[in-house]
Amino acid sequence: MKSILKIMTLLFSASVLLSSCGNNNGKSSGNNSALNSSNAEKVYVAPGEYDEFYAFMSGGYSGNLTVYGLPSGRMFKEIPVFSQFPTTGYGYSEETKPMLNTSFGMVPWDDSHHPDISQTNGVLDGRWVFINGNNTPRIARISLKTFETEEIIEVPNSAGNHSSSFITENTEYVVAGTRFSVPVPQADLPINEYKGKFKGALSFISVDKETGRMGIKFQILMPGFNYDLSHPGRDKSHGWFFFTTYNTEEANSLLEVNASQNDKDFIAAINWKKIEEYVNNGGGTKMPANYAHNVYDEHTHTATSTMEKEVLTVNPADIPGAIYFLPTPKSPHGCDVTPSGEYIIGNGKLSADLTVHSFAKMLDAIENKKFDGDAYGIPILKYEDILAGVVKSGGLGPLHTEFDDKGNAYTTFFISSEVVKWKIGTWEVIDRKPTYYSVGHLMIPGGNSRKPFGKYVVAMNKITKDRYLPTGPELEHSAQLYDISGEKMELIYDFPTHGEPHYAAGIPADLIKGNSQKIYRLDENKHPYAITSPDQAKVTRNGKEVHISMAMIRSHFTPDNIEGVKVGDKVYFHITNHEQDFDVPHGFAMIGANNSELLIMPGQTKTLTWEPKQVGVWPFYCTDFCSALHQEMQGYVRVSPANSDIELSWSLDGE
Ligand SMILES: [Cu+2]
Repeated sequence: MKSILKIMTLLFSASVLLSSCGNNNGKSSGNNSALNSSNAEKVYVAPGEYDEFYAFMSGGYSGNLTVYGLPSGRMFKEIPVFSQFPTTGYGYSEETKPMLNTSFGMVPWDDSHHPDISQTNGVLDGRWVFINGNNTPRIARISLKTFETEEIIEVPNSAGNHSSSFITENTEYVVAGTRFSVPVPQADLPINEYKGKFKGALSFISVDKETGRMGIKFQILMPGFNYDLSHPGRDKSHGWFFFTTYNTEEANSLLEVNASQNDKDFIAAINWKKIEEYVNNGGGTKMPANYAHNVYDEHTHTATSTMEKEVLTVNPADIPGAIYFLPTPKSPHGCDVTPSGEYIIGNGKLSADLTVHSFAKMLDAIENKKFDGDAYGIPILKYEDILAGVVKSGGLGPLHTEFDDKGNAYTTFFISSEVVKWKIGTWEVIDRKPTYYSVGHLMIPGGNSRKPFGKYVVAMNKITKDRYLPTGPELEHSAQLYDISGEKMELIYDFPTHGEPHYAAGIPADLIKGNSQKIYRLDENKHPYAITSPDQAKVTRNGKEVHISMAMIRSHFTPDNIEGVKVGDKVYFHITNHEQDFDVPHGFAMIGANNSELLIMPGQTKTLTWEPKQVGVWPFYCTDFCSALHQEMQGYVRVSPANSDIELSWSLDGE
């Protein structure tokens, strides 16, 4: 135990040392920190021109997803997913509050980790991007037409939804693997009875081919290890999914020591096609559950939240031949599959080398029943029988691997802060370049598909100090862009990123930009409180509820002066933006509303709730500069005492 602690301390000091040799005086020197003029040209996107790629970066502790252009590194948008977002009112407006509903009630934040873009035949199709909420297990689907979150499904029996949200090559499934094993079903158990009693749920969430609608098809209740990362098989290994595990010791305290005892942990290889067949033939056990399924309807501009009450679980012991364990050097983190589907790379994060397993050898070992015991009835294959090769890299702390279009792989090393390029098949290291500092994930556009696009690698760094002008103790994280079109990698750009990007997904802009929606058609607006012309504006009272159907267009609200509202009322502003012109949202803010303001897109309806607490005449106004007369876009609500008998009245245009 002591020696492991010593190693951990050494590794930590090594990382600190490596982290402090940077550019402290603000001047650049040396090959890797200098931006020479030809590098500047490589990332320069002239005014009015477009970037070549979209990059979708997880927001980590921001709970959201950010959209960048490559190679410019310009941030285009933050898409709210699991967190309330004041900029648009997501999670504050009545229509979007249901998106954040869970079995625990509203959880207005999460920790978003790994985005993945939908695929058809193993090639990115640009329809949706999926991302996981790690804290309160959820998977979200975001439309790449509207760049809005369309659906969030909570994942029961899970905790720390980390080995997610990766998709199979026809987007048949998005997986949600639990990092923490827990009692299933949850129970009041002594924690030291962990071993054997806790389970790790790996959930396979089906995705409807046309609509994208998600549903949990089945959950595999695996032994109580930690399931860290995962990737789907593809091409020849399509039909399989691979998950790294740690804590195969099933320890329940001081895991940094106690989960490092075994020389090898496992990659779990799961034949999901076989399990799907089993389930389609009536296999599995339905178990009571309680989880939220939230869907946003783009025609009513409104989300609904439904509580699902059942989940189909599968016990691995009931499907012999569906799951195997591949021994991998201890505590592997990333689990990455080459574009051909033949190799599965496990990165033992305390190791210096990378372990590459062969899918063909794995099948062969299974066929010949060359097992080395089992864990909870799941056969363990022999390390030597499945090993394709080892990348002797000499780096420290390998984490993640992505692939280019020329048969090369790129692996990040967290402790020695570098990206290492190596050749698939010969396992030789071709190049290595430092990152500044402590790199986690990396991304090559299409790198998690049969068809990577190559050209760039983006390194996502955990520590940013010395790279930009300081902004107090908190610095945004840092991404670094490398040109990988030549034999050697070239660092060509640094840019800050928002939150803590874990994984990212990149796609050629041409696959998305033509489908991008510009407005919501007013004549398709099915929101129950939408009005399609200002003369339909009205105010109605139902007991203490006051509903205002309001229109907004440059540069006024209809109605604009409302009287007859009383202290103690609950006022709903249902506001429809009547613009039918790209990029003309209007905003709405009401003084004293205990909620956010709203930003309403052309043709959309959103609702803000306001509970007036004080008598007086209170203004509201448009928050988004929309025309030369934007400042005039305003109105008043007169609030009378609770016992007042003033009737509702309001002014329409010109009255
Ligand atoms: Cu306006």
